[in-house]
Amino acid sequence: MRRFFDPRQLAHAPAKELHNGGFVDYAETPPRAEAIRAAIGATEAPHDHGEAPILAIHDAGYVDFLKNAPARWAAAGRPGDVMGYIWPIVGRRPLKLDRIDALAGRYSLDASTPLTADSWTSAYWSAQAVLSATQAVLAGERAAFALCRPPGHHAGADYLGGYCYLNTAAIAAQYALTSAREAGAKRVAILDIDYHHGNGTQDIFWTRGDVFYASLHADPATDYPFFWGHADETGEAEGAGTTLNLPLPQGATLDAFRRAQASALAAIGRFAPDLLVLSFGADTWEGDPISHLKLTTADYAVLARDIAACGWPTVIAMEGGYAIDALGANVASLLAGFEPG
Ligand code: OKP
Ligand code: ZN
Repeated sequence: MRRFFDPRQLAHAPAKELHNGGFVDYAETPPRAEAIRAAIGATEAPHDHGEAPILAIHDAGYVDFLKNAPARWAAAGRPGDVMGYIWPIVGRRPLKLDRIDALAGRYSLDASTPLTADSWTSAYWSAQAVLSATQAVLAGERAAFALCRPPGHHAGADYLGGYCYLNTAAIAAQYALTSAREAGAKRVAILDIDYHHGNGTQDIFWTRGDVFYASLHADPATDYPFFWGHADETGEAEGAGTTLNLPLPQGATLDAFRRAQASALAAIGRFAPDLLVLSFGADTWEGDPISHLKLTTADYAVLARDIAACGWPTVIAMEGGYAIDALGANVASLLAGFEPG
């Protein structure tokens, strides 16, 4: 399987995140990507597709914020990384604000996602990695892997959050749909099996009938991102019925996870996609330091074989997974399940 990664994705390295009322070491670190790379062998450098496929998903004002906020934050005398501390909440009226403190709230979902001077560069190349994997699949590869880091599924069209800046799965799905190639997909499904609900991906495609979003995740009644991912969220307007949320209780093992994945695959089958984007997080692993599901390393190959058996050309985008010592083996297990035989 072709694998895409760019070393510029390692530059982004926030120092601390806010957690349980204090600052702790940031969990989404460069060694995560290095561990995956060491376990899966040589990766290809992504082709540079430019900003257009990013701007097909993300708001131009938000992209400008990602690029320029760190310098403005420093110029305003603020210490450390850019981090919002006041949020407009849903429905507050649009205002043309210029103060960096206001913008940090306007363009963010939470206070666990610091923006550094390197964040844009790393997020940009993370997006290029998934675009290159998508291009490979559109050109006939059965599956391709993008070692996306930073991850993407919590980022919306105009907000960062949950360690995510650019929504790589959404960028891949939209690129497949609008690709000029003959192989351009007409319908794309996204299956998200990260531990956390992909609120950003859901939000981006909430009213879209041409993109199906299915997610398995820890019940948001107990886990981040709390406000999204409940079973009664199914989409609206053209997108009514094209969102499927399957929350799982903490402590669930392969049995429950595999059964939920089977119902997601059945629903995706009824939608009949031309292409699948798999948002893959290994934070469902039993020893993950911030999560509470109980999958084993071998389980990822089982889940992958079930997905591969459906026969859809598949772009795999890396999302979470924070047990660095096991992360490489967990990703390698998933990729092995996609290999024939
Ligand atoms: C990203 B991905 C405070 C708790 C918030 C955010 C979790 C983001 C997970 N640090 N944690 O889905 O793996
Ligand atoms: Zn996660």
